[in-house]
Amino acid sequence: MEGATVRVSPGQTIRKVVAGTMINAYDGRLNLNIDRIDLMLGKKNTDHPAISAWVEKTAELCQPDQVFWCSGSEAEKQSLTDLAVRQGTLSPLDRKKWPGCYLHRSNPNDVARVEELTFICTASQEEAGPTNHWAPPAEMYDKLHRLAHGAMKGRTMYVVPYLMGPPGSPLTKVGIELTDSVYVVLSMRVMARVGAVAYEHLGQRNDFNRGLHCMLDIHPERRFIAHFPQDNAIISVGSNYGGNVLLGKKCLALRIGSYLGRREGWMAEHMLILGVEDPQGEKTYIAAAFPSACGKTNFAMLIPPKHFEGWKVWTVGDDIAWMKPGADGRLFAINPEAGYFGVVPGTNFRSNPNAMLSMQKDTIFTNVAATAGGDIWWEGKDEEPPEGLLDWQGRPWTKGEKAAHPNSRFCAPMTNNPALDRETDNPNGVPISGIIFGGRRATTMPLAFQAFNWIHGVYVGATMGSEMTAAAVGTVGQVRRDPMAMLPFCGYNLGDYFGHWLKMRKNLQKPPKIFQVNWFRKSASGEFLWPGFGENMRILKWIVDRCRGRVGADETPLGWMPDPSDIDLGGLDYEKSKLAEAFKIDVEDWKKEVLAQDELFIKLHSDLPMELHFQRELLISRL
Ligand code: OXD
Ligand code: MN
Repeated sequence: MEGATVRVSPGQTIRKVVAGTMINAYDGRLNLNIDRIDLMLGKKNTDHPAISAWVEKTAELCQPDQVFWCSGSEAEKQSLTDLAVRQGTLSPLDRKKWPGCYLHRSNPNDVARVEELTFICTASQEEAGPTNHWAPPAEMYDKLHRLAHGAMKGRTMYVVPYLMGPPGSPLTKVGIELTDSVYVVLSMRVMARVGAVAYEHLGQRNDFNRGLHCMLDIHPERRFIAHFPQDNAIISVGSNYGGNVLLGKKCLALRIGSYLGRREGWMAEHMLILGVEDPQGEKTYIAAAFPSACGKTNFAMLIPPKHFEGWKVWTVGDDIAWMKPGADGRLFAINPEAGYFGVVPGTNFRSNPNAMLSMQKDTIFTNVAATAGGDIWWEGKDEEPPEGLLDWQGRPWTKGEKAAHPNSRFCAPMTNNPALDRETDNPNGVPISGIIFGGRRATTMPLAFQAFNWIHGVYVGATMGSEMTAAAVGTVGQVRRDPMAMLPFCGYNLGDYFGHWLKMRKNLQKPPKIFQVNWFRKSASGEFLWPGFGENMRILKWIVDRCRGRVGADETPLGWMPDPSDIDLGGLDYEKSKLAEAFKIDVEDWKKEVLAQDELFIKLHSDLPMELHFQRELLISRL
């Protein structure tokens, strides 16, 4: 009935209208039960001069057949989902088992973030620093504009206005993403607050992030993710993988965000935020930085073991924290996102029940294994693989081969999470009492310790190392320095970033305490020394107790460490000797560790704050 005229009679309810349909109400008094937005599907929905001008200019460049202005309405979701299914971009899953859920299979050459092709285009190379790929802005604009020229011919350009952060928060930012990918539009609707809220927050200001995404032909040779921090702009071409193309996430919330944060006096961090509620109902908020695919989502959604009766962990965010000193001298954090884009393999009702419940409905799965009937499966899911399983590329699966891609993802609204903290939408954020840094280290790094003070904590975070995971293209398993888990995400010189961390202390009368943890240490025979997952509550409780001044600690060369008797092992079947091994400081390993920090220190030498050199010297002398 596209383009048709429909007659409606009094009292009749119209549930669905296809764009272009004329509604002919024969009686002027007719009460049409129809959402006005339905009729406006895809129509221009702002007259903001700078947005209008930029969209027009970009449309001239990309030459789409049509421009579709997203409103964030339910009708729009339905219509775009139907379109994605017709195009084969999404496949509906079994409606009973996975209501409102869809599967997306990406191009096999496009399954992770590509750090090699990610650029920070500041005016000078020094500003981007030695750990970022840099290109002069004019050169990069020129290259990408050439690639984008006419790239949307025969396609639709979607205009996605979105908010990163809760409406009304002073930390919240507005972005507009122009994309030719329906998958991106539907995923952005999950990951950010999309629609009129963004225009309302922006008002007449012009400081919105300008993001352009063109899929092109999804070819690694024509794939670039370029950031222009000075223009608050992003251009991403040649990919359709979440981390490269959901521009609100890594690109705006971390790379551009960290740059803006330094300029404006706040911090954009690769951190989860959780609230620990004790049996008295007192809540302590903790932020924690772990590199990609090292369990941030699991930690943010932790369910305490039975033994911890009356304790509860609430999730504020699982990936990104924006933090700013409050008037009372504490550090306040918001989660700029509205959904989870989590790694699927290994997730099950034992490892992360809240993630399983979060992905039960209205979720887009990417690159998991599926049956023709719309059931899905992945490595580490509790159940046996269903009959007739197809692997992540849609090929019949044979046992012993990879079914789901190791970096397959779920994209789910955070409101699905039964443990979502009720303060998540608080525009003032939540007060952070503790910051945790954690890497994936088979050796050297003990289970937990507390830094002596803020400056020492900055050193601990800055020298963090972790084994690489499948979240980025690279050598899985290799240890690399990943300062504050921000190596791939800091939008400017890391040396200056450490300086910014040190400077933040001046505005914090009550700075959070800083901790380091390592859930991944192994014995000489290769077994994990700590059970991890929900049992991490035992370490988290010690951390909360330290923040609240309720428990002592022993001074060691690394920092304050728990007395093993202060870690509550009640109800856990665990050999106590393993705990001693998990906490062990091996001085010989530590000498190697300090030497291994040289690589980063030398790389950043000219911009590295002196405080970090001094901290390293102090550590050496303590060892
Ligand atoms: C992510 C990542 O997707 O860090 O969160 O790669
Ligand atoms: Mn991440």
